[in-house]
Amino acid sequence: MLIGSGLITVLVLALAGLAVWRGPRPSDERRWTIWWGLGFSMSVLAVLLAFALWAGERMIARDDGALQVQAEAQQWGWRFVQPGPSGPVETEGVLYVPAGQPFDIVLTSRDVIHSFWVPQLGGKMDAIPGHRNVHRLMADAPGTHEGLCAEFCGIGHAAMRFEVVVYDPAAPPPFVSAESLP
Ligand SMILES: [Cu+2]
Repeated sequence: MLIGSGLITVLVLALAGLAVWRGPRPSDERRWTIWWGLGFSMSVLAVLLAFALWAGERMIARDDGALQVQAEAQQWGWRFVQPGPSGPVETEGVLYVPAGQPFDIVLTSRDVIHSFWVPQLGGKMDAIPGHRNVHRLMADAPGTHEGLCAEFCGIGHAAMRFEVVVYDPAAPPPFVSAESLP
C-alpha cells in the first residue's frame, strides 16, 4: 500500500508540475480526460477487481479434503479439536496447523458471540452460539502466531488469546504428544 500510494503521489505531483510548466492548452483536455481520466483509472480498477476475485475465491471454504479444525469459543478461552493419527486430538488455547496448506476453522460458541482472529493469517470470523461458521486460512511458513478474540465478550475478553503453532507438514505433527481424546 505504501509503494502504491507513493507511486500515485509521484504521478499526481508530476502531472501538477507538468500543468504548471506547460500552461493552459484547451485542446489537450479531451485527450487527457479520455486516456488518463477514464482509460488509466478503468485499467487499474480492472486489475484490482481481478486480483480481489482471485484472492477472494481462495478464501472460500470448500469440500476439497483440506484439514478441518473445530474451534469452540467459551468465556474466555478457545478449544480446538482436529483429526490425529489415532483419533481426534483436543487442545486448549493452542491451535496446530501445517505450513503451506489451506485449512478450515469451523467456529462455534458455547455462550456469547466471540470472534476468531489471527492477524498474521487473515481476517476475522465470528463464533456464534448455535451457528457454524467456516473460515479458510493458510500459513506460509512454520512458526508461531498469536490469535485473539476480536469481539468484546465480557470481563475476560482481553485475555482470551491463543497460540497458533504452524508446523512443517513433512515432520510428525507436534500435537501427537499432546493429550488425545479417549
Ligand atoms: Cu472476546
